[in-house]
Amino acid sequence: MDPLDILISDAQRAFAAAAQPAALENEKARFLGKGGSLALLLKGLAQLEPEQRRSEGARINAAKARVEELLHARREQLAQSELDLRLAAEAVDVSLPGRGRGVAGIHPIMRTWMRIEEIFSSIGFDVANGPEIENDWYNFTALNNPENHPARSMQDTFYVDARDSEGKPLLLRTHTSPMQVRYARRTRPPLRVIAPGRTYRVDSDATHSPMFHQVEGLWIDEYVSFADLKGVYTDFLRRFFESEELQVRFRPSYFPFTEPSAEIDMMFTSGARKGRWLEISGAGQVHPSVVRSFGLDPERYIGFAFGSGLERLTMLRYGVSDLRLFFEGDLRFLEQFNR
Ligand code: 2NL
Repeated sequence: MDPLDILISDAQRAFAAAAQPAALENEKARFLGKGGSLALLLKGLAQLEPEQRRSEGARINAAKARVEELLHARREQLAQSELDLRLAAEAVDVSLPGRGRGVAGIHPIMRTWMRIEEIFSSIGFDVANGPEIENDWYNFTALNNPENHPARSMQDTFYVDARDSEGKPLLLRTHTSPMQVRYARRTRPPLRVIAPGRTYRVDSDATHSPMFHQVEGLWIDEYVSFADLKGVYTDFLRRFFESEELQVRFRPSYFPFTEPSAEIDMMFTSGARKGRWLEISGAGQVHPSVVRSFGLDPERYIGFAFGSGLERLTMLRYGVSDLRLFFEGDLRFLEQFNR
């Protein structure tokens, strides 16, 4: 066999065996490089007679052209298979179902909040809104808290490192009462308002969260009695728990902003939870000094107020045993309220 044909088929085999572009370039050097086999053959022409040199030179150059052709073909092939691999790796399966977008749900505390607004709106109460950062006058002084009451201390209340435009200390409201004070000072009686919202106290354990929710209610007019309070609150509880089989009682208590003050207890009179009194709210007749902070004459105006925790109401309604579940954001818990 002609040595040039052998060289060509050697090159073809070597190029085919090179699986990577770098390996192929090494093989190229062996055949087409400066010290490669074709270069050596061309150098050898010098020894030949001119006649022979011409014809032999033409044959070597034809072989060289063939080897180059084989090299280019193999380069193309390698580039193509590299591209094929990449396309396969980066392929997007457009037929796969999408990951979907989770459907948002309503937090159980917010469900309670919304239900309470609905119930009280239906009997003519307004819903008040106001700031979560308050000054100490609206949060404490207007509500008849003495200057050195422990509730005002750094141990019990989150203070903000700033004062308001009048130089009063700022704090995270410890109840939603300040919203009712704001409402009362800009509304003419009769006042019927609830104030649901987030409140803050320095307190954190199994039954207390530093942020919690409260709804307060206020009814002020020329004649409003404890009987009205009991009627309104009992009606609220029966609608909230969707049960007429529910009793309410008042126990004497103390709050600085009401006099007299009461704890409100409720008891289911049927069903699995019947027969046990449950503390559900604080309440009382609005203290005359608080009526005065409303800008009203306590000799003329009187009324009641109550304050209930939304966490407590929600736990009782849904049978939730641990307050912390509301604040952990665990979907296994939250999803149960959105099915
Ligand atoms: C509690 C006690 C209570 C009030 C809140 C109130 C608001 C105004 C005036 C007078 Cl503007 N009182 N709110 C009254 C009695 C009790 O809450 O421990 N709640 C969980």
